[in-house]
Amino acid sequence: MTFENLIFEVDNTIATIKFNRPKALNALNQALFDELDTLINQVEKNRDIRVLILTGSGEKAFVAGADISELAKMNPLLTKRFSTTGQKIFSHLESLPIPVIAAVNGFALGGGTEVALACDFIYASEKAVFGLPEITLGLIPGFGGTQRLARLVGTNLAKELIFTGKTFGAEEAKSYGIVNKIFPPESLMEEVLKTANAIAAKGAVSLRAAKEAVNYGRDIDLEIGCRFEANAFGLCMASKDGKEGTSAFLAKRKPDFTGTLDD
Ligand code: CO8
Repeated sequence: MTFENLIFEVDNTIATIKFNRPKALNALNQALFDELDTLINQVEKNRDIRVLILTGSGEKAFVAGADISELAKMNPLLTKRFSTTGQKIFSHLESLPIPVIAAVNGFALGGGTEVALACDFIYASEKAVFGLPEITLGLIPGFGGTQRLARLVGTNLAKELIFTGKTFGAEEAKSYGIVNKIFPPESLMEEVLKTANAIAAKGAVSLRAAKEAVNYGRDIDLEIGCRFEANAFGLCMASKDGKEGTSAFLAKRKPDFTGTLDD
């Protein structure tokens, strides 16, 4: 399948999806969602891919939100369907078994901030601009933003950001815990790839278990979360990489993880 709104690249074990509607600052429309849905399913089935990166094509935008010209033509029922479609795709992205990194290279407004929040963590360019400005359009975030932002930064700060619709830069986003690291625009992808490769070199079973344990534990009580963690730990010990990692430590050598899910 060829994609008109996304660029998909795989380099060894790292896959990159680039939002690619430069004339609309990579805004999210239905056609882009159809392609994103297909691609996320492909990535999930491809067991050679260890890390997924999301970024925007061009220098200006990551994603400037939902496509407002398409939104403006929708009746309330179609809008609800569009909102649900985006929510489902972003939830699928969030629950992918492999780590997903957002490389926010420019404007990440509305749906742009929402898709970045569905990733495991965000590295941003110094030029990145975040925000949920939907209130300024007489709307509210509709791709999970009210939920994920509040869980990440706390309800009061999330309310302030959503009620004012203010946009903010990478430093402010970092101070809220939205962004992990900030880089000059020209080195953002290099730095993201460095981290992606470091992660990809770890054991595949333990990476999957770690992500699932953190995600699963986020919305349940501590005791059940810890029980889940203990089971996931047991699974890692039973894996080839778990055995390799511990024996390598004892033999004072570097582990040679196969990353296989087969044994
Ligand atoms: N949708 C459609 N087109 C867009 C969008 C967008 N979100 N953002 C920018 N564009 C287009 C512009 O219309 C313009 O097109 P043209 O050249 O044909 O006039 C082109 O991209 C370049 O944009 P600007 O000329 O505006 O560039 P500037 O550098 O002057 O400004 C900004 C850049 C600040 C990013 C500005 O474009 C802007 O404010 N964009 C809108 C940002 C926004 O409000 N985003 C939130 C959208 S709503 C949303 O995301 C809701 C999500 C939940 C939906 C739930 C389902 C219903």
